Amino acid sequence: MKSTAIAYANIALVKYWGKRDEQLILPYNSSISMTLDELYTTTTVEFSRSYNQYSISINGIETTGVEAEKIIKHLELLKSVSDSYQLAKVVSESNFPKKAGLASSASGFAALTLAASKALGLTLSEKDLSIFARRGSGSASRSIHGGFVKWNKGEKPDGSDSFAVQIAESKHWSDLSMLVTVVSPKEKKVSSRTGMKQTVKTSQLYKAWLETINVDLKNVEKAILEKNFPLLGSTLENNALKMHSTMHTTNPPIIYWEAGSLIIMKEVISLREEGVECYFTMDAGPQVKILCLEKDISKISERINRTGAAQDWFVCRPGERARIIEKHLF
Ligand code: 2P0
Repeated sequence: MKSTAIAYANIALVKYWGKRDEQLILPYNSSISMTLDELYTTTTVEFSRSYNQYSISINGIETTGVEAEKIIKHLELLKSVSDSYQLAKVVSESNFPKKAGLASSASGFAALTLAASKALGLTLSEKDLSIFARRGSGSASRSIHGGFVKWNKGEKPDGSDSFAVQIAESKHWSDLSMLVTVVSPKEKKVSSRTGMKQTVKTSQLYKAWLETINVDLKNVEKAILEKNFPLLGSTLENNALKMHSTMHTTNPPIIYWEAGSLIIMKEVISLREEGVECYFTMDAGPQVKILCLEKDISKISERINRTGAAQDWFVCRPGERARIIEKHLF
């Protein structure tokens, strides 16, 4: 059977960094994200008796090696709860650069999980979709949902309580905006998976990260529910800088920042000093994401444009949940 799904990328407002179980992808801490309406992945999966091998194409390129292995492992995992013995063809397209700190694995594995489960004839609950997506990539557990989302880390060793739930739907705060700048679209040298493992093992600051995370989670959840923009922004910026401090103090150091990232971060601080309310966050890559209100978008984009540090940008609002669509990619 053939099915196609679309899933939107999400950017963490409180970050996930570090696994307590590498195999099951269980995090040390819970995280909160916003799903984005302008960054998305569309994936078509077809299981058929006529295929004698898996074939995977991402953004028009036949995928092999580690990336293909991860996807096949995920398809096999979903197949293990179905009665299918068939192999599959997968075609996936994203409208933004992958492996550059723009959450392509989040939208990618959320779309793959939804499309493949439907193609296998499975009817999974939102909870199970989130759990399966998590097994592909941790942050994908959050892209199953729209709006504002919390991935509860869970406590159980089997991961059955480690899944994402929606805190508030997208229309709850529709003028909240995120300007996602592209400082460099190059694929990162250190994957999140390798990077977070090294951080847990070697950064002396990782303990402090875990000690302060619950306060950040509480503040961000409260700020979302009450639409308290200064509380949300100040907590998000501080949380991102704390995560990057654990990365910088990893041995060997992990520095995802480029010169342009710092220029944009400083511009955000200057704008704030001038009374334009905006805050930045960064992930496992050089791109800076600026959280602001819709009314300030044009002023902020104009100032960022003037720095010359961003090659491109996307203006995003809270996006919708992952869903099945009728238009197949092949
Ligand atoms: C996040 N990141 O919360 C954090 C912030 C990057 C920095 O989730 O190993 O691709 O597949 O679970 O989900 C990126 O990590 O890693 C990520 P795996 P994933 O968005």
